[in-house]
Amino acid sequence: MTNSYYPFINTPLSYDYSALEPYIDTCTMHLHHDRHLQTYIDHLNSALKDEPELQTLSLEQLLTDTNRLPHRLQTVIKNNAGGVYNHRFYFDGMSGQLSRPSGELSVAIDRQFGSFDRFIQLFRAIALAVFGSGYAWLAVRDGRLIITATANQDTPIALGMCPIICIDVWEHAYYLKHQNVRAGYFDDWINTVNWPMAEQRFEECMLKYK
Ligand code: MN3
Repeated sequence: MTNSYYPFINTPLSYDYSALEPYIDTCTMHLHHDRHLQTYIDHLNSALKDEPELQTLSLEQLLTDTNRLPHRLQTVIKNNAGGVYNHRFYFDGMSGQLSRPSGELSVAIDRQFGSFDRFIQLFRAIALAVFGSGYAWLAVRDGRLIITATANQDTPIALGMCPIICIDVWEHAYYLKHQNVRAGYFDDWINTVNWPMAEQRFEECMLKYK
């Protein structure tokens, strides 16, 4: 189900709340999707409620065509459209099926980072180093894979990058199961990455450079 325009709805997960057990617990998935993401959706809808011109913009346009937004709404839209975009991207990028990178993405990871294991090490270090709340990303910038981090609900698309995978490192993503131990969360989360989805996203990102 896609829902790119106002009114935004909380599209269901493409898997069961318990599908990511034992890595991501069912209770966290309920709270994270049904409460945290819902709050961003509600706040975004409320910011757009009386703005018919903005209601014609897609979620991605709200984040990237920011000069079309009135100044008074720029922050609230950046934070809440960002919260919707980032959470949907995070949830869609996980799966209960264990997988590994393959195809062109696997080749690009080896070329850029040396090996898959080295990539995981680097990605882990960036995710653990995020100060406060934010996300770590594998993304394409200028036709190359990069690992980067964003603060709060900033999005890579607003920074000119094309995202492949992300880990939400806000504490609400892991506190119930891992308390304050972000490293334990990362080591669980890496088992949930939907690599076939990542590969599809990578191919779409690279089309922009062909
Ligand atoms: Mn979150």
